[in-house]
Amino acid sequence: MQGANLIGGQWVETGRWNEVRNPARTDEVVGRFAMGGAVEVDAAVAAARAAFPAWRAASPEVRADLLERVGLRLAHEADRLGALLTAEEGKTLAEAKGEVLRASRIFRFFAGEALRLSGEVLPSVRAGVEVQITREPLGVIGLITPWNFPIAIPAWKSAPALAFGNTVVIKPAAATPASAWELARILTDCGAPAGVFNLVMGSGAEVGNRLVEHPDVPAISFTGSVETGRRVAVRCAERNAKVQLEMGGKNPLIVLDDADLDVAVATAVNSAFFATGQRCTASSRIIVTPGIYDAFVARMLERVRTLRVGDPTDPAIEMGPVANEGQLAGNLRYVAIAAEEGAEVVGGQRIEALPQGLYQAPALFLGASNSMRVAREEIFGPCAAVIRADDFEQALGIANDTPFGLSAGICTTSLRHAAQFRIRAQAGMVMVNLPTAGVDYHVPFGGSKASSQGSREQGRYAAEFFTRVKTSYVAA
Ligand code: UN1
Repeated sequence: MQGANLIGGQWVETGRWNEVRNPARTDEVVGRFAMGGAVEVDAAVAAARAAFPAWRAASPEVRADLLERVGLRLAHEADRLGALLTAEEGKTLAEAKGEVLRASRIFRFFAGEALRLSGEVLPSVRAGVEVQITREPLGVIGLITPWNFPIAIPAWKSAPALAFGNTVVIKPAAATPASAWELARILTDCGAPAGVFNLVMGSGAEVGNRLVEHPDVPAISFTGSVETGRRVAVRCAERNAKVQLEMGGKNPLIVLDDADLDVAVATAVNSAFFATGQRCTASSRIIVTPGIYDAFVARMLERVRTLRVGDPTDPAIEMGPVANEGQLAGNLRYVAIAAEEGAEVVGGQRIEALPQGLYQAPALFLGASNSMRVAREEIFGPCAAVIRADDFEQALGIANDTPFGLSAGICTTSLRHAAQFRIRAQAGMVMVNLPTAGVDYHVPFGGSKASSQGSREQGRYAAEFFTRVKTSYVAA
């Protein structure tokens, strides 16, 4: 497969190619994708700017129809797109197809939202004056998306942007451009007017930086690392651009004495290891109280030993490879750090029996303390620290003692503890007897502290970022 950039409705090659390899078989090339730079970003922004007035003025039904067609097409092609996603990112086929179907649902949800964008009418404090509050699109939105959800995150940023009348320039992660390229193709096939959706692939240093600095891009929505996100925010602040950041997590999962053990083990395994732990919502700190600690750890060790890691196209496999070399090297460094810091490390080694791919055994860091680096820094791999706590209060204190605040979970059968946790957990999303990862597409997504900045993504709350409010006073 070979993919060019999409600029103003034209497929544009650049003469530079990025070769994407399959993390399950690193000798297999998934495809070659055009490497863009500042020139392509400028052309894409100009095209998006030119397309904006007509797209904004179009009936919301026109926008809804396009999004609906894209959503249906994604579902129709889910098998093929799922296989491609597995090939470029490494998650299992079931996870990958689920992600494509999620992208499909997101487009269909925002097709409806295009028709539902509402305002308010109030009487003025002055007699004979009416006040209207309306929402307007911003213009050209720059979207920067990560490698771990190669189609869902491009969908959940671009669908609301387009639904509310904006035009888009998207830069997908250089490691996984294939799914975003397919999304661009589908949008084109489904009749997106030229320039409404533009794709510029390439590096963060060239494409990302230019997009973030471009004077004609009034808003940037970014998902990725904390370090890059902060730089994006600073640049946007300098030129007064709106910014929305979704970054890291160090999400806690509390397991209380009164938890259902089966639920707790299934929840922890899903949260920590599915999608190879490569979700900003993954649980990487499992905080366990004394009455259940031994039984829980024994069951977790059994699951970690028997978790089926391997070829993600094999339906029996539960965990695929790590997505790329850099990530695997980082994970292995953290496994070594956990041992140096005094945790008991179980698993976490590179799987020598599967040398063709970037396979790593799931890792538990037993007897970890919350001050260890592996309990404070986001690893973004199949690694979880298991931390002992005396009781609910101490567990809650540890859960909240982190620079991050994305998602927080608890396994308990106590209504009081569940309610207390929901109220006191310092996180944007709280899960009770459910994994911290794996969220719905029709409700807000986002966190607090170092995890997020700006207004929420997803659901009808997405209108907050992708529109701006206008207040009009009319003398009657
Ligand atoms: C999920 O847990 O279902 O990059 C989604 C991420 C998040 C998305 C998580 N923005 O991992």
